[in-house]
Amino acid sequence: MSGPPAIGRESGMSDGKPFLSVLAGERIDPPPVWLMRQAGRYLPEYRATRAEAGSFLQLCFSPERACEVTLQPLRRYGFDAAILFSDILVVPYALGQTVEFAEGEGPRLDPIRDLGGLAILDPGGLHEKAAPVYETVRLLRRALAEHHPDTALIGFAGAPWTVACYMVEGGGSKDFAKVKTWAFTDPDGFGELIDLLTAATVDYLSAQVEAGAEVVQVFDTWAGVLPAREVETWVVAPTRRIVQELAQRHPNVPVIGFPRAIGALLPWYAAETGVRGLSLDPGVPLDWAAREVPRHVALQGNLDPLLLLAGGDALRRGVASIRQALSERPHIFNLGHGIVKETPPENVDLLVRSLRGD
Ligand code: 1CP
Repeated sequence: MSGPPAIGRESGMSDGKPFLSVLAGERIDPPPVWLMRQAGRYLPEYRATRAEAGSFLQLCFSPERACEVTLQPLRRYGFDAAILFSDILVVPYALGQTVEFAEGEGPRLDPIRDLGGLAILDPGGLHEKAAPVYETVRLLRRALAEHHPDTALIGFAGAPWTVACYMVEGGGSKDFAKVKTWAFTDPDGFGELIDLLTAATVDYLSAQVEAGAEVVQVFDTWAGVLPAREVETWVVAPTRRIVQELAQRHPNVPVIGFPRAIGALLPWYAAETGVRGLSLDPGVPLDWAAREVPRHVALQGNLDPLLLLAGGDALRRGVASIRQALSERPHIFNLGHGIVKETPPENVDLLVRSLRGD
């Protein structure tokens, strides 16, 4: 399967941004790198800006501060991509659901439990409420052009299934009993929520692209809690529609999918949805993914966040084995899930240095 040798970082980048080149199908050595949750509580400067903002949602809706926390990890580590600082639960909030982040407790929403509950949602209000997020994207694109010209800007949204999990459960969940029961017993009613979220997600991502996002990632963190035969209906079909409708409006903007923990369904998800990049969780065997995922799809991942927390030789070995396993594929180095907040910032430095060989 070996193709031409990978291109060095100094040459061959179509538009100067290694991250975009890999999504366009190039192999670059060493691979471009960014980390899920690269802005966040493991950084003291994030905690300071977060404290100034007051609540977490106020931080998400304050363009200058959200721009600042997006840039903080770039200044330390020189990542190849910046991800807009926001949250997947901004969409239910902008649709009119009550969303709060209790300090140290995670999100709390006024749950929607049935078709009647959809009446509180107002898709017409989305852009007005999400306007500060689009403004953050505009500020970021300008700041990157000035200070980090080789760094690409990623916009994002939660996938409809994962966002619906929070909207129906009213927060995080151990077993997702309420959302699964609704989906299994009343697929038509639940399908209306998924359709509404799918359309809103296309509008929301399109607006991010119009404001300057160069790539978008769709986070389906809870895809793996569904039985395999339900994955087509609630994960693949909505994501396919997002990819297709976004492509109609913005043909050249790649979509990265992150259908966490769907295991053996990954190659099929990649083929069926049309994503250009596939973000792999730590449970995915990389030799298998390198063989089985369609070749036009760039692979992103998949270091266990706990190896980043551990640091030292365990981290170095983890980085080396991922590079080795994906050396024949266009690869974006990343974690398999978000950074944990106890991670020492110097371990992130070690990761980037061991990847780049300095
Ligand atoms: O107190 C704080 O500072 C809040 C912690 C925090 C942060 C830093 C939350 C609350 N969200 C975020 C930012 C965030 N969330 C980003 C920013 C960009 C970056 O990566 O640097 C992104 C992309 C997300 C996406 C997100 N939010 C996901 C999908 C990815 C994933 O991690 O699985 C999910 C599931 C959420 C929901 C959410 N938001 C916050 C928390 C604590 C949670 C998880 C709740 C739970 O189910 O336990």
